[in-house]
Amino acid sequence: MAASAKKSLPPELAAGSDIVVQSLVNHGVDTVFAYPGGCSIPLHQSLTRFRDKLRVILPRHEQGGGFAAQGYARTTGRIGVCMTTSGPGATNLVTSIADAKLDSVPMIAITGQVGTPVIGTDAFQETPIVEVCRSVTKHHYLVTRVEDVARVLREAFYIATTGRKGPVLIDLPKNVQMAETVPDYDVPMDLPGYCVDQPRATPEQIAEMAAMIREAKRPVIYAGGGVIASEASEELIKLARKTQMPVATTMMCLGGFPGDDPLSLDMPGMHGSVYANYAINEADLLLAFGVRFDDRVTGKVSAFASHGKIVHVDIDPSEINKIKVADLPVISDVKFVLTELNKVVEAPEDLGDWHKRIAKWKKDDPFTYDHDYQGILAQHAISELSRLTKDREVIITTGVGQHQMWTAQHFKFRRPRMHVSSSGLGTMGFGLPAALGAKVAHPDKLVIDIDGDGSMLMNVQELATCFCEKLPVKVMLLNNMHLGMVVQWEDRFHAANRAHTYLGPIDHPEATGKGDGITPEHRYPNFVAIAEGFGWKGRRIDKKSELVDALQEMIDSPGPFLLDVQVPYQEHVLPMIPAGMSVADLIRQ
Ligand SMILES: Cc1ncc(C[n+]2csc(CCOP(=O)(O)OP(=O)(O)O)c2C)c(N)n1
Ligand SMILES: [Mg+2]
Repeated sequence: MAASAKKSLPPELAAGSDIVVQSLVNHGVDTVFAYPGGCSIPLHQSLTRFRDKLRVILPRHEQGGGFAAQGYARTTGRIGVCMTTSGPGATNLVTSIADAKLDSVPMIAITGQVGTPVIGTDAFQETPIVEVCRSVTKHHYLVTRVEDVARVLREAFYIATTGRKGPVLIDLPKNVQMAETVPDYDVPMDLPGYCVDQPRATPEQIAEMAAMIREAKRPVIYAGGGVIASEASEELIKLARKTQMPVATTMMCLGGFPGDDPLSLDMPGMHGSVYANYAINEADLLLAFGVRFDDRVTGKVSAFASHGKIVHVDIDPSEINKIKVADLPVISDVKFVLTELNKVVEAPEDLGDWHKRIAKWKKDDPFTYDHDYQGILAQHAISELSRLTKDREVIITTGVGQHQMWTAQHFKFRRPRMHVSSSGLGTMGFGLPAALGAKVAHPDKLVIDIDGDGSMLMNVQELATCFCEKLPVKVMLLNNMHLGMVVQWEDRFHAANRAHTYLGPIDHPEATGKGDGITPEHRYPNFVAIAEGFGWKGRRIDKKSELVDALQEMIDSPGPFLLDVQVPYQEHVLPMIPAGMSVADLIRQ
């Protein structure tokens, strides 16, 4: 027990709230993103007693706190911890819990709850948050006895960080936080039914995989978030180099294989590269490592990777054969498979023709944009930022929309955990709080949120957290004054009928799609003034000639800095395979 806690408590007894915080410290937690309220006051009081061990960041909205915890977790591989009060505090956290679930992010969410005597009476600020979150957590607890607190915390850490990682919710009634008991931090866990062993491929499965690789003429590695989660990036690089097999990395795996490696096929899927999609389509062997055949990757499932065999390795048995039937299904930790495979694998005999075909696809259809455009294109701004930061330790977060897809396409991610994005849930408002969470964990790295104007407004209050908590993150705002990604779908599939996707005042003709552009005096809101209001530095640009200078100013600025880059809304993210369609329906540049 920490010395400071010992002093303030009788030697043997501890309050539930102190047991929670001591457990966090015991598990190596150094930061908690926590917003207080009536039902979590005891927890916050306890947090103050552990000031020397635990930093508490006060977000300005609980959803921001949840995303900040994720930014911390996704960039470190360690668990992210967030805390709220009951009722509205807890429900404000739901989206970030669901987001962590879909992207398998290890997170512990602790919510205060009304006292056990009044649970179920519609007490003030009571919501049944375990019921609300049942299907969006990996596991959840409503703790009704102080004697259970230490065990529940132990189990929660174990569940969140083992197997397929994910969020665990702990709902703690106020009277349980205040009740006292003699804690046993080594109490045995009680988890019947939870598989404790990390599943591992058998030697036969490894040998079969190696044989399939040896035979392959057109192999492709399809690498996903599981590669990052199992810290298997180095092993993946080794396998690819040894066998010369090309690698497509999903959004969850950007940087898991270096984007500038000649073997990289970049990202597959709806807005993926032509060459990744063609290669997967033509592959005679698809090595799916830590992926879940998400519909944004597969499009029409029956047409996806339909010309070859599929090896699917995943730690979660429920992913195997869920979407695509695998010829060789392997329930295993991905790193274990790659390590074992590297010991025995031999390169396929001759991949010369395959590499030639891929090279031609790459040459014919690279990610590109109109380099002669007079103003600033979002793609250009991202490419320049990628170039200017290429020798820096940089972490990029994003919002959700066109800017997110262009970031995936045009920023070269070279290392795992340098790209952080809400992939499965696709939650607008993720970028800024995720960036501040990443900055807490990596004070020496350059942390930049590449955001959209719509997304930015969803958690704009976190500008205050960055300023007040001394977290100098940067925002490159790709401001098109529209919900650009929805505009793109309106243009493509709804005869360009604008349906509530313009973000300025409704009396402007652009609101109904009848305008002929947005003039500077119609720009709304004034993001630079907003940023300045929160204590940030800000700059607005719309000329191509200003871009490099402004980006450099943002990068070099010691404090938090928002760069409002005015970009056109008429631009579409291409290539595109429309939802539910196949590579045959691919729309090029
Ligand atoms: C919380 C949430 N609400 C709605 C959506 C649906 N949606 C997806 S992209 C998008 C537009 C995003 O606009 P912006 O952040 O400005 O990015 P842009 O596409 O313009 O780059 C919307 C509304 C979402 N993904 N998340
Ligand atoms: Mg926008």
